Amino acid sequence: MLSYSKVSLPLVRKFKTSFGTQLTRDAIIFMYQDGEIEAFSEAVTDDDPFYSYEDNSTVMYIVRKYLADIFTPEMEPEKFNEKASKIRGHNMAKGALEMLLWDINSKREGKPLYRFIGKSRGYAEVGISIGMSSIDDEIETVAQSLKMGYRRIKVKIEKGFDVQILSAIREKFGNIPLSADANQAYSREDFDTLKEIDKFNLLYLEQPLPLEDIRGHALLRKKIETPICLDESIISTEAAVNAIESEAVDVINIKPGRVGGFHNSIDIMEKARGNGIDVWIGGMLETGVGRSYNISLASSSLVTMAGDTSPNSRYFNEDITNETFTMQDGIIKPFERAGIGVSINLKFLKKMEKEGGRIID
Ligand code: OSB
Ligand code: MG
Repeated sequence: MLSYSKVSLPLVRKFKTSFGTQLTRDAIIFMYQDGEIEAFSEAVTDDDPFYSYEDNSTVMYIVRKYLADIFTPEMEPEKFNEKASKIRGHNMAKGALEMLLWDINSKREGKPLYRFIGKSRGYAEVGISIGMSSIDDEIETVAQSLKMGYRRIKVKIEKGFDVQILSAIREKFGNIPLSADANQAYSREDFDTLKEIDKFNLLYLEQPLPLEDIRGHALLRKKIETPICLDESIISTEAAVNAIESEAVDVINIKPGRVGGFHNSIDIMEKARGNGIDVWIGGMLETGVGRSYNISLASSSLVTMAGDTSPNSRYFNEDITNETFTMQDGIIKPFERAGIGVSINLKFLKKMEKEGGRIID
């Protein structure tokens, strides 16, 4: 049986980006159960279409109307992708079910997901993504994060809150591994402001321009020294190839739930590495379910930079999974149990559930 549960988990602290402030993680969890196997996945969408056009409602619409008919628990992820390809876009909806197949398939083989994927280092390098707040607050968070062992600090920026926060961090902490994520807050009119960011020697500037503006990123890349990282723009394999061939990108942030799942992620990672482009695995404030997928993929030897996947406790006091990740010396290891290696705390899930039910018998 394929079913879903829509949960709303309060965040430990609010998460502010240029596109809005999140107080809760509103996640759709997909569950597959037969006699032997129990598998789980998570759509990376939120209730609002602010990060991308997809949101939790469009995911449920596409799953119910189209993907439920295509999905069978026996199929290989590639077969699912082939059948789902007639539906345009909606890679977050497709990704949720594609990833579920990776959990099912690795559980059938009795292998942890990261071993099932192959070419793994066995651990993920971890960076932190810090939401916008006051400069004093952020300085305090950076100090704590460095103490905790995070290997890279990423701060969210927007117009009017960029040079200020980056200067303050550089002044206080010197040349720590630092990056900035604009979540599409700038336009081609802002190239002079963005040029100022060069003096901070960032690892990369993430998604400065609207996601459709690949050409704009290519133009900006010629104007500034700071490497350009794309997140929202990389919605598919085709989008990744377009960005690479347009010379619009130095670094790619892969979120498997955004590109239609693991098969596409690995494909993009291989294409990126073949063109000398750095790769890291991002996050969308996932619960323990999505977090486990991210950590498994982030342990791939195709990954060249620290990712965004923190231990669960950074975001949640209580998570829907019984197992949670811990970080040591800035690394997190995937679980050794079969598949994604997490089980669901059903009592807590039901407590946090907004709606749920079966999709296919
Ligand atoms: O741009 O990477 C992003 C969270 C929600 C939506 C977009 C983004 C993010 C993050 C959080 O940066 C990363 C994480 O999960 O820790
Ligand atoms: Mg981002």
